[in-house]
Amino acid sequence: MAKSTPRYELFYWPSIQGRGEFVRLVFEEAALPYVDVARLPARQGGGVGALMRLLEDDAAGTPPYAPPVLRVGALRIAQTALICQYVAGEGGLLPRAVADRWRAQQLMLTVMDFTLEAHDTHHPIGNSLYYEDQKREARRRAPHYLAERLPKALDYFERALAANGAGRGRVLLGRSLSYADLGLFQLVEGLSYAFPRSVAAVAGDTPRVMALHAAVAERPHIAAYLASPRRLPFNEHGIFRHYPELDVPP
Ligand SMILES: N[C@@H](CCC(=O)N[C@@H](CS)C(=O)NCC(=O)O)C(=O)O
Repeated sequence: MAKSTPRYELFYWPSIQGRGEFVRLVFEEAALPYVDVARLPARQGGGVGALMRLLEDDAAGTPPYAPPVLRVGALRIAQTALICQYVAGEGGLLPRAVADRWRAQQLMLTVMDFTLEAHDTHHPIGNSLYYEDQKREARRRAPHYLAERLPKALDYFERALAANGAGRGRVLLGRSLSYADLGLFQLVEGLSYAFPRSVAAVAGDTPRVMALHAAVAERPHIAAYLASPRRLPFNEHGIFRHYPELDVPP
């Protein structure tokens, strides 16, 4: 008997790409149907209310700390990198070799570390404060980030790509695209939105990273997704925000 596809429900803030976008990209590349629950109208069981109910439902077992959260039947899992790994397993986007599967999660966790650092440039003091309330500190933090951390992040992935002889530097692991490549794609997307001038200044030093980013954007499923209304535009409520005053290349 043919295996039926489970109902994959992604719970994430409805108006931003944020961390949810890393998960969406894995679903989209794998062509696995998923429900982006909070983006449905409340009358269809969606909206922020649905997300809050899920986060607060301790009766369902170990509660998730923060979105994104994936629900598949009775299974409810949080942490972006872990969800991406799970979806990749469902959709054929894990590397083939067992050792590479560990490395994929190592790389995905590193993507999420650098994502948090990018977020902290505009929120250096507190998540619950507005950017305008921490602008002075943001203007102190951003130059340090742009001089040291952003190049370090891109250099690290350049090295990781170069180290993958099997993929001739085109993908991070083995010979085929994995969810770690999609994570790196979204990191570059976000950084390029937030800091276009600074990324342009260092892009020439990381040609493999930039080539991977371009190649992922051209993959049929990803290209179709990026052109669809499912892909929310970046905005100044998400993790990657463009404030021109912070994007001053060193
Ligand atoms: N390490 C977690 C972080 C999750 C997280 O911080 N989620 C944000 C949205 S992108 C949030 O809503 N946080 C609420 C909070 O930290 O209180 C992950 O990668 O999923």
